[in-house]
Amino acid sequence: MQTALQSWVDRIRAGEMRAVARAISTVEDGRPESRDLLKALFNFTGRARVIGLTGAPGAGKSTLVDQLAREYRRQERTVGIIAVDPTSPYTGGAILGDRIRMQAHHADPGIFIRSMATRGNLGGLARATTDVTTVLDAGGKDIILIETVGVGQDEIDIVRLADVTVVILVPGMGDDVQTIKAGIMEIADIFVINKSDREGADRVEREIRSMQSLAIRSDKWTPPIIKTVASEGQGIAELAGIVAQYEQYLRQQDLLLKKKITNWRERLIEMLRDALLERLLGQRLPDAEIARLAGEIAEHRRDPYSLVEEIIADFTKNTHRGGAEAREKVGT
Ligand SMILES: Nc1nc2c(ncn2[C@@H]2O[C@H](COP(=O)(O)OP(=O)(O)O)[C@@H](O)[C@H]2O)c(=O)[nH]1
Ligand SMILES: [Mg+2]
Repeated sequence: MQTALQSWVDRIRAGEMRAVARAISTVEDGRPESRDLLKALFNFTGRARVIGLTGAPGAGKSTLVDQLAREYRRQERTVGIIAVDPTSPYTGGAILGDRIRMQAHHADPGIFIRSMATRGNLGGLARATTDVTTVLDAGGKDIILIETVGVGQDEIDIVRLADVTVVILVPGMGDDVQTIKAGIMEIADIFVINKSDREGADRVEREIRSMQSLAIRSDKWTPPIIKTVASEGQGIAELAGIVAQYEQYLRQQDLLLKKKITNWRERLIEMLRDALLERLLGQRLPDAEIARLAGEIAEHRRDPYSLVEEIIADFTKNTHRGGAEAREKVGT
């Protein structure tokens, strides 16, 4: 007999909008059923090409993503869009703008758009983005576009899960390339200078080039620079072409798998850390206990170093005992 989970998974795989939307809400909120769902869906992922686009607020990311989505739809590829915007002062407006753009695609079942705002916990946002990507990938989307504001480490983490990373710069925003976070510059596989209808695009291009002359990438790829006017749809087809070129380059050099291994290595460590911490705090250290211990440390009645050692020793001792049972259960 078909279980409820199986039929849900089937409907997601068939790309049924409502099933996909419900799955996304479930994993985004980290509801209890999300773990079984993700386990079932993971087997059907790995097909989608994930493209991350990052840049300052107002750089034209949403406009560019919208145009790219149209371009891919013209190529008869299905598209999932995840717009992550943790900069709270902008979130309301950005999401409203994105809503309006979304309505333009409303009639097209080949496109799925989801806006995610901050939940206070940015690490959680990176986790949620990975899981939503899993849902969209299993849901059969050929291309997944992830839009993030390139401000902090957490956004870099989000973008890092992409196969291809596009960094969007604009002329005349006081956005001197030199002052842009080095981390963001390093992760760019492709640079876009959007709003090239404005003064100063050539200057931004020169600045990127001079930075590039200093940096050597391990994959020997020199990130191309593309000028766009997203609001007019200019340079979009060219950008899609460059993305395809980079994909081909990665495939030829066997780098796609390497990139995924690097990403999963970090993600796996994060997942382990989260799961262990959740178990430790959930089973042994409720909030009140943490608060009590913190009080003791603050009053110098205990030192935190010995305390951590004690807690971990106690935790692993008990885990070992439970571990034998668990191993028996899975039959190893
Ligand atoms: N002049 C000009 N304006 C643009 C261009 N691309 C986007 N915009 C405008 O810039 C504003 C911010 O765009 P949006 O896509 O919301 O930026 P985001 O915050 O990076 O997602 C909007 O008013 C767009 O219409 C462009 O190429 N040239
Ligand atoms: Mg936006």
